[in-house]
Amino acid sequence: MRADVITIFPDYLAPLDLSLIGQARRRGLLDLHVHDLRDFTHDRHRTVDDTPYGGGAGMVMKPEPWGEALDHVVSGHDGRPVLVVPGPGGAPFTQQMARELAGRNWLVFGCGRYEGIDERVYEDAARLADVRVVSLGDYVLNGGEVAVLAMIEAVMRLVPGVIGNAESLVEESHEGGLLEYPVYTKPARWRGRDVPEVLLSGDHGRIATWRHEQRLERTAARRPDLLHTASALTSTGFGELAVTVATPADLGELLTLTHACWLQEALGNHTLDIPAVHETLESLTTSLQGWQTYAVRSGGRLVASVRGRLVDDDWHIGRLMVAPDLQGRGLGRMLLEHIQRVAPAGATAYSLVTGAASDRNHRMYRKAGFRLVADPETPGIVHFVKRRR
Ligand code: J9T
Repeated sequence: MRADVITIFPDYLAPLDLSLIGQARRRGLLDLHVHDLRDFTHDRHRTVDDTPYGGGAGMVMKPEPWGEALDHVVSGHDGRPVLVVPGPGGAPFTQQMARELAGRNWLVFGCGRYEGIDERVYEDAARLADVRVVSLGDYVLNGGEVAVLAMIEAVMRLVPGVIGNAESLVEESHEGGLLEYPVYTKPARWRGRDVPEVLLSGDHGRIATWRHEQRLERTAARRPDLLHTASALTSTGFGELAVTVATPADLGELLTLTHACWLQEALGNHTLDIPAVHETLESLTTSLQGWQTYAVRSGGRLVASVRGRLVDDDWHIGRLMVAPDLQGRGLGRMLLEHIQRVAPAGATAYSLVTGAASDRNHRMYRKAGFRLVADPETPGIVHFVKRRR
């Protein structure tokens, strides 16, 4: 992994020499370069900020030093980095985003200060990099440096070899969407407080049940926002989600969900030329005949859907969708498993299509054993196939 950090306070990044990240650098797993933004100024005062056009409080970072710094960092290396700019107005930084970034081989971090960076810097940088503005949470820091320290740590610990395997599995348990259970070690009694009896019982079934209850309780107390989907999505399957074959009664909500989900795809693929975007009640009604459509409800709400249709011996999978607010929790993956499971006996293969730029979908399909097949005839669309076992 190569990482570049552009900042006006290079010393702020000194902690990256310590601990596991420092070790990863010395072992050659992380090739880190910290650049001083002021080295790309040309005036006596090494000025990086100026007053905002249109008035208002504070100072704005000037575009010229940023442009030169980014040109310098990116030139002379192969590949296209992700440019991560931390800021309170960004997309939330999550474990899922950390995983995505850990899968790239080059990250450039741009640390803003003051009221932000001239907007044209982001636009211009898109020539060189995939630009992501990313927030650690709903609060304001003085600059992006501390956020970059947090992000590099969260990303690097997912890079194979940086830490042992045991720890990386801990992530998986977070993926169920519940917080961790409380942990204890010796002594069994400390300052009059006993370790919960169940943990000393040696009864692994009871221990597992107790830990699950603790996770639910803790999540309800500290992160109630996670609880609805988390309790619905058990590790063994759909849990409290009701999966039914869609009927005409589902069509109104299904149409809305289709539009909501494919609006995302349209934006991500820069095109409105996607059939699902133009779905009507009539076309959806007709589709119930040709396709076997499944509707997933949670607490009464239609939250996901998928459909399948046998063409010769090929099970076509389509319209795999999860409500935008519930994405990233494994629901799509479970539905993909479901639609394969229910394929008729005559199916010998699965196939599906998705947008060429829908990276998240591509990753999910690959993980599920699908293979990308080249299709030069439909630009903007890619086909995935998988043999049925
Ligand atoms: C200047 O950067 C910030 O204030 C910042 C960065 C990342 N996440 C935040 N919540 C704030």
